[in-house]
Amino acid sequence: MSNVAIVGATGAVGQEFLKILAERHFPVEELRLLATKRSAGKKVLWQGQELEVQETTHESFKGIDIALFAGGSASTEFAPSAVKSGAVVIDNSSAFRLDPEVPLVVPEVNPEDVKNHKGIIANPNCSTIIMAVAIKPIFDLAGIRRIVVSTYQAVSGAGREGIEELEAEVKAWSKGDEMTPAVFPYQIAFNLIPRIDVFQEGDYTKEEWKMVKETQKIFHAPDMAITATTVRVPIFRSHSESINVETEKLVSIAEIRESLCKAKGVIVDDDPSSDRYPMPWFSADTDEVYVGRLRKDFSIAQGLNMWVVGDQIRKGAATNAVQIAELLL
Ligand code: 11C
Repeated sequence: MSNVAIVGATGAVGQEFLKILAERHFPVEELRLLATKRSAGKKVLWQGQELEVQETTHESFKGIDIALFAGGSASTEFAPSAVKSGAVVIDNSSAFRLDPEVPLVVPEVNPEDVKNHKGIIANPNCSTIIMAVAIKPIFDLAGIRRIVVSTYQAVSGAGREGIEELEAEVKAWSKGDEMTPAVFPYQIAFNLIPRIDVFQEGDYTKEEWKMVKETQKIFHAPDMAITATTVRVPIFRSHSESINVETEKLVSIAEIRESLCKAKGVIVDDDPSSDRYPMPWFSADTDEVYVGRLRKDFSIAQGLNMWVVGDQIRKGAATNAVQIAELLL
């Protein structure tokens, strides 16, 4: 049995941690809920117990074995104190992901990296995790030379506030009221915003660079060529990705389909004859990564296209982190 702390327990990912620890029967002795001062004192019901949220401090981690950090600035501020107290930190922020001393883990791809940790294990970005699970069987079967990915990311990627902003805008629109975007740079209701996070080198966004650099690190494949365009869409939950892959070896679509069908964590939902393909509405609140629209890319010798959908709060964040914790047990 482990003593587990959740840092950021009242946010969208923090709340999902609570749900997933219970669902997966994670052997919890004590569950300590930590958050900012603003949320301290809130009561949360978990497995029949009423737990009180406490303010995170440098002393919060005494006796804790595993600290699940939901993301944000708390990670840089408190993860080192948690490690000093003897906890293993599983961190969902981007703070440590590219640190060579910190393993970046998707259990379906590189579970063995967990054992190299020095106190912190990083959980990748949600759109990175979803892509990594879907390309892993192709990587193993045929190698990957290049990926071109475009994402369609749900508002909950920006947390609870993202959901609230879309809801408020839809209500405002239905009443003919003005919309006042605060979380997103423009109105997201009935719109698409081709910019997630800040602009960085080469006019790519930070989200786009995460997909490139994190994927290369997870696969130990620094030469895998990846280019990404990340887009926010007015969907509450589940990210979708159009992924074009150029393989190293020539393999048929039938072989790729077979490898995807056998892969852990993947559901192939692909039948044009009966109008079957993955959609975010149906994948929300599940842990699998769904693959459909699998087809040859006729414009190159060794290419394929696929449409990939996954719940980014579950597999893209909380479930992946709890799976990492399970690897530690
Ligand atoms: C989004 N992918 O959808 C982002 C949120 O690095 O874990 C996740 C940010 C991260 O807005």
